Amino acid sequence: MVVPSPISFWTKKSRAVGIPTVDLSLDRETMSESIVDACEELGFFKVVNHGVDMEAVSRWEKEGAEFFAKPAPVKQRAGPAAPFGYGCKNIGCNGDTGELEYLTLHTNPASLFERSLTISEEPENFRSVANDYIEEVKDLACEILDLAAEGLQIGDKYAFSRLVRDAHNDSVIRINHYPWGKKKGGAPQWDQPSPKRIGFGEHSDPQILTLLRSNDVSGLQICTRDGLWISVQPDPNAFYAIVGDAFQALTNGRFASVRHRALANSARARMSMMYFGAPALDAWICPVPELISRGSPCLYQPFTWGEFKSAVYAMRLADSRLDLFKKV
Ligand code: GA4
Repeated sequence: MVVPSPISFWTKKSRAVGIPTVDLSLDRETMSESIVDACEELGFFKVVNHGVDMEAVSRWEKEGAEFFAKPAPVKQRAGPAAPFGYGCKNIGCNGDTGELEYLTLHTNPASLFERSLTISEEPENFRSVANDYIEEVKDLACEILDLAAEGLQIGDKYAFSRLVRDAHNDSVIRINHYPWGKKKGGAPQWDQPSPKRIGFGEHSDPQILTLLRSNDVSGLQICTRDGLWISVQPDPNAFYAIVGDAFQALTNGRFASVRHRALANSARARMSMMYFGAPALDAWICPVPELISRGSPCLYQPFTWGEFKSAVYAMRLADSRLDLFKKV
């Protein structure tokens, strides 16, 4: 059963659309059913009582805040994000832009080591804070993936989490900063306010599962299956789970990746931190056998995560890359 959040939004069709909340302190059956319902209906849900060490979250948030408070030339030493490191306003390499600055990092220890040297004056501390955060969110992501497999009655309970737990997983962490007003110390000058300023444009996440957590500043919007954009109430104590394209393919379209965006029209700076759980580059993404039947034929050609990632980076932010791998 999906528990709607207290804030509901009435669509034009007069239907209440709430953000489903999954409480991870309940019994496994209730949790797995809630997760499947939420992933089918919206591809998005709020996670409470998640068990993540909030001290690890605060330490990671502090690293982010300290980094973004640095003068632009210092931050630029950690960039450009191609795709890892510091980025400002440019997103990807095909002309997408947004009103934000960000840090994107591969979770692999060797990559984190190299990046930390240009990001922090205390790279060892930075790495240890990042690693603690990664371990926490990876565990939460894997717990959600196991519950999803149970709810879908998949024989191999670890079919999804195994991909993310693989030693060669391609998971990524990212901190987005949507600043506001004039900043001290040479930080970027931001444009005048407008309710339509896009911080990060409409897109779906390519990976399996994203876990997002933000400070108490709003901005995130998700798109319902009816094409209605709804604002997500920020909650610094919760995580939001986002179904990615690879999860859509693994579930043969039963779960659909959710399109989302961030507006940058708040009176205060928004900072969000994401964990994008991804498989190894050579892992095959093909629908699990239990979700293929005569009534639900296989929708996608098998592809490796590496092949899909190449397609992702060759396309624009808002493109629907999974269409390239649809069976004809
Ligand atoms: C969206 C989700 C993650 O932030 C990200 C983004 C990546 C990037 O910023 O480098 C992409 C974007 C994201 C999807 C399409 C491509 C790649 C920018 C872009 C235009 C890190 C990811 O994995 O895909």
